[in-house]
Amino acid sequence: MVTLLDYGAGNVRSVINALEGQGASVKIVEKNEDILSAERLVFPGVGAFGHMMQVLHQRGYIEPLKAYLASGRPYLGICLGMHALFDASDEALETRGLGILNGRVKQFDIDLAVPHIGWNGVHIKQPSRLFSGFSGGEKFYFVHSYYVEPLDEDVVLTVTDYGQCFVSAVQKGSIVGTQFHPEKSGNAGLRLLKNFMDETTLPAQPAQAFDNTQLAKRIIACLDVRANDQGDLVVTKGDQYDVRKDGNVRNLGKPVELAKRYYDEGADEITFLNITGFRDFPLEDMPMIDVLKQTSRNVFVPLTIGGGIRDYTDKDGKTYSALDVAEAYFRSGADKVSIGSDAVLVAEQYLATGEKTGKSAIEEISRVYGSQAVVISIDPRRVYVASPDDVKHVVIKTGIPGPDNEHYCWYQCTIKGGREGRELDAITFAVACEHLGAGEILLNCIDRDGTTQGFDTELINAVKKMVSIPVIASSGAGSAAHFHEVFSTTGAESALAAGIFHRRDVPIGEVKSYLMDKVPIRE
Ligand code: 1PR
Repeated sequence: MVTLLDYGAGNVRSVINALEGQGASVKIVEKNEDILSAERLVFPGVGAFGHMMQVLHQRGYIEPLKAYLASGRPYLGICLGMHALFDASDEALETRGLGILNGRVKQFDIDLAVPHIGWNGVHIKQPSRLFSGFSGGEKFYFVHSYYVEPLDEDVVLTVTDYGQCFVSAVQKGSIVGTQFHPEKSGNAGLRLLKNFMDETTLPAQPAQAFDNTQLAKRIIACLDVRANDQGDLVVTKGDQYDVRKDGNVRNLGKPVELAKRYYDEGADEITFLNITGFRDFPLEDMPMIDVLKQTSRNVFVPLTIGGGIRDYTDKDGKTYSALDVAEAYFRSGADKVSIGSDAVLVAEQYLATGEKTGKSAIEEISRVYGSQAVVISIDPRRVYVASPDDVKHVVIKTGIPGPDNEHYCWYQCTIKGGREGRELDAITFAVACEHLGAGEILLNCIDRDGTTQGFDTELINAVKKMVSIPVIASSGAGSAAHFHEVFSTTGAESALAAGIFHRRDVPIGEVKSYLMDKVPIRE
């Protein structure tokens, strides 16, 4: 029996599914006594430190948690569930942690993209049953901007390299905490959770010495989802965003089945885009919620969902905030939400006034769930100009001349699935979204979408240069070599593709084999 402390923020469904998949029966904490009587407690913190501690206080969980932690019974804190053990966090200076471990939580101040998102390794620093049977080369999924800095060296269980060496897991007696998410770390993570449940009977893994760990470049499979004309929810795929062929919506498979296939083939992450979300309100369009729930039952890598994340008033006058929509997605198994059209409107307003309202979807969702949970999906299209002075937008010099031999272009943001162009360029937009609290950019390119001509590396470089959050390169992949090209010529942290995976032109395994000795990847 595992007791799970769910304080109401983020995706606990995946943790429950992962634990149950390893044979646990999971009980969710509903009252103080559930913490006090737990045999084994898992606290999968997601979100932001200040909000988490505030909720723990409001629910009266602080003292029971401290009593449990003093009892010597097993505790696994994941991410914020580990941060909570420390005295304080730079994320919320006025808020105290539980103070079980001495030290504080600090923010990365490095020359690499922050949040640290993706698959990285760990060095095991002390004998540990949690890592029993691990070879040492495994990678785990991280997603965080803050890391713990214990004052006491003895509690350091693992360390990881990302611009600096940071503590990626702690252990003190029966209390363990991991910065990475075992429930999102594929087979390695599932094994670790199993070890947590069987710990007393396992031989301890000795401390090991390895070369520096490396953050892997992520390969992301994207599933554009919508209802076809018969009303069935299908994975579709467009050419430059046109998903119809001979008048019908292209049907490339069923979302849940395809997601499972990509997980089995080694996808590092899966993205669902509800491409008609701009007109169908997601909370009325429950099939997407079902897709997430079903997928998270047997897919243990991060899931992102986009489409329709915005404020909404239904026909009865009931209002829903973008935060409500995001919350429904997180509770159904999503780890990140991706905002498209609404983010453009938010950024336009921010750029016009220079003021943050604190109320926009980007700000609200990142405040509650953390910036790492907010991806901005950009749908730009090239607009050629004869001279950089022709427009007020950020213009780049391009090596791909336009129809009238123009050597300059800007990237026009669009909304509503490319249907409406706006007076905003992709670079200015990306920077504004970072200021507003977004944690990652999903950079599509309408001109390249579905063409198999390769990624638009000019666009990716132009955006990447201006932001310090991770960028997902998207649109145009046609071969394994295109992934190598995008990773070797741009700083993109990950690359996303759809068509080649759906049509099985180049399976994910083949992309990874090709990249194996060229760039760091998760095997
Ligand atoms: O605007 O917040 O409701 O979000 C809608 C989301 O749906 C946005 O993320 C937008 O990118 C997406 N979307 C809307 N219409 C379409 C369409 O295709 N008609 N799909 C669409 C966008 C682009 C990529 C695609 C890559 C890789 N799909 O995600 O998967 O281009 O494709 P490829 O490898 O085959 O070239 P909102």
